[in-house]
Order: sequence, then structure tokens, then C-alpha cells
Amino acid sequence: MRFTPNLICNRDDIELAKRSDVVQGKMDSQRIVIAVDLDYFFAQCEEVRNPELKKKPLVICVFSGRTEISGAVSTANYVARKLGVRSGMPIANAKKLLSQNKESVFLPVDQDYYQTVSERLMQTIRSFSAIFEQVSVDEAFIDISAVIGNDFEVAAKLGKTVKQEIYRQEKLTCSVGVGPNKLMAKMAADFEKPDGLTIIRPNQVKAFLKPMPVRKLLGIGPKHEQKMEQLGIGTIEDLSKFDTGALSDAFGKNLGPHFKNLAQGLDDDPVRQRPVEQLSRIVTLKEDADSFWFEEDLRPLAADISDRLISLGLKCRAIGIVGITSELKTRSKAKTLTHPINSSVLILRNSAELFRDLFSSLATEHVRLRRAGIRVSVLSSEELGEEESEEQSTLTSFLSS
Ligand code: TTP
Ligand code: MG
Repeated sequence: MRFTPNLICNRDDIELAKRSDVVQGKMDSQRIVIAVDLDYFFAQCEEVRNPELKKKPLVICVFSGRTEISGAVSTANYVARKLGVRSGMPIANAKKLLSQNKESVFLPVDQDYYQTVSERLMQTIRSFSAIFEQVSVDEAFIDISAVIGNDFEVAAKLGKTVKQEIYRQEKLTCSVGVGPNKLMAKMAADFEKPDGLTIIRPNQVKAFLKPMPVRKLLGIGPKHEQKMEQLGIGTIEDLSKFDTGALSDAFGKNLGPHFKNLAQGLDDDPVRQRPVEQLSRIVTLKEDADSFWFEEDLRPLAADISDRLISLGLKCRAIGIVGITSELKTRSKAKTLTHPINSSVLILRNSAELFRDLFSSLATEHVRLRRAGIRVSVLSSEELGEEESEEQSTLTSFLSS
């Protein structure tokens, strides 16, 4: 059975799909969830920045710094994966695997860049449904039942539009799964990678899961798999038919029945917004700085963070700065605010203060900064305090001082 339909998508369908009045009355019968997972995310971000990398084996590394090659592989593009490179393997092993390939490129992770791309991606995905859950830096769910009811044909087109929109905005490919719950949507997204689109309708769930080995079922780890093997459970179908009491004996009274539900494709976990804990932006300065003169470089970072906070309806209660020195050492400072803020000028003001402090402590060491960043945390949707408006009025004098 094929689960990947060949769809032709058109904007009118989607506009129709977004009109909730078209689907009134169908909502309580069924959920439709879309899972989005970016393909080889960190490595693909690097390819967007430098398209020449596309045809080369590309490995993104978390260097531990002890030796030139100590550390682990974060991810790799599919060219490198075809040659055996995998997330989590020692960099030394990846180097060995690619030793014959002169074109191979090994890059360090650039967390801030990926984070910035991720935040834009999440905004795009969220624009398709307010019932949204970010699972990781490159993965999210949306529940589209309230938008399109239980029409899987429209859902399939919407899934395709999500892919197209992400590609149009970021030039990144992703794999999308559409299913009746989070479990099935995620398994659908994993089914065809990279650049896949897999739809699992409710009447296809059983056939989809049936032949798969149990380790493919989300939530089943290597230890569970081992135990299941001892019980004679090899496929997801075996698990779905296994005696519930015996599963409870083997895995406990919660986990045993839970596994059986998963094997039947059942999952009632709602798609829910997880709180955003912090936002950060970092910039490489035009020139390494030995005094606080680069306020102009900070202004766009503060504006970016402010826009993001406002779009999420959040304010921050703590603000921090990070400076990366010319020697690539990290220095940071942070402060707690008396009142939550989200305005760009106040974020700039508070981070500027922290940078002034940082520079006075660096002055004696003759250290220069290469990169400067702002991070806000302790986010909440609290209302502005009165003090913020007072602070606003005194701000101009501070900035021009
Ligand atoms: P994943 O989505 O698991 O992997 P991926 O996007 O690189 O590849 P795929 O096409 O299979 O989805 O993780 C997202 C990012 O998280 C990944 O690009 C790098 C980072 N990551 C690590 O740093 N270490 C790891 O072990 C894994 C699995 C991911
Ligand atoms: Mg991914």
C-alpha cells in the first residue's frame, strides 16, 4: 500500500481549508494532526548559507576542544549519511569514513544561526493552525481539525502547502506526516525522508503499522525491544495482539497497556503549546571591539527579540548578554528586571548596560570581543507594569548619553 499521495496543491484549496465555517459539525469525530520535521536540519542550514556544500559530504560537529578531532557528530547531510556518517558518532569515525573523499566538509555547530532559522520556521508552521506544539529545534505538530474538520484530502493538500511554504521562505526541505493523532503523524513524517509527504488515514493505520518491527514504534527503546523479543514480540502487530495482563507484568501497569495502545495506533495526547523558555540573538561584530562602541550592531538584535516576544504575546523578566572574545572564550552577564518588558528600546537599554559592565571588567585584560549576543528569559504573558512606561520616557536620555 502506498501512503504517499501525489498531490496538486493550489492556494484556493488552502484558503478554503482555513475557513472554519466550511467544516462546522465535523470537528468532534476525528482529529487530524500534521507533524513537520526538517531534513538534516543543521547541515541543511549550512547548505542554504553556502550552496556549494550541497553536493559534498557535510558533517556538523560538536567539537569538545580537547584535540582537533575530539567530539561528536551533531548531524550530516544525506551525501555523508550514504557513506555511513550518523548523528552521535565520534568525529574521528566520521573522518575515517570520509577519508577517501577529498570534498568532505566538517563544520562546527552554529547554534545561534540554527536557532534563528528555527524560530522563523516555527512561526511559519504555527501560521497554519493556532493549535501548535514545538517538539524540538526542527520539529513541530499542528492540530488542524479545527481548521479543516476531518477531511484527509484537504489535510493532505495542507501538508503539501506547509512544505512549499517552508521551502519558499527558507529554501529548506522537510518531511511531513499527516495522521489522526501525534503518534501516527510523527511516524508518517519519519516514513519517507528526506522531502517526504506521507498521509495515514484512520482506515490505513493498522496496515501501516502491522509489518513494522516494534523498535519502529515511537516510545519503544532498545531495552523494551530486547524484552519484547524475549516475549516473542517481533512486529507491531504482535504487540497489538499481545495479552494486556502479560504486558503489564513485563512492563508495569502503566507502560504495558500504553505500549499496546501505541501498537494499535492510539494516542490521545493533545497537541499543546509548550512554553518558550528563552530567546537569543547573536551577531559577529564588523570589527573586534575593545570598548563599548557597537550599539548599532546590537540594535537589530534587540529589535528582533522584541518582535518575536510581541508575536508570541510574551514579556521577559531576565536579560543576559554573551560576548565571544577574539580567542573564542565566552563571557556573559545577566540581570533580573523588576518588571517584565518586551520593547526593543528597553531590551537594548538593559543589554547595553550589561555590555558596559562587561567592558569595564575586560578593560584590564586587553581582551576584544568578536561576537555579541542578547538573551532574554523568564518569559511570561504578564501585562506591562506602570514602571515600564516611566522607564520608556527616560530612555532617550540614556541612549544619547
Ligand atoms: P533530527 O531531526 O533528529 O535530525 P536531522 O534534522 O539532522 O535529520 P533528519 O533528516 O533525520 O530529521 O535533529 C535535528 C537537529 O538536532 C539536527 O540537525 C542536529 C541536532 N542533533 C544533534 O545535535 N545531535 C543528535 O544526536 C541529533 C539526533 C540531532
Ligand atoms: Mg530533522
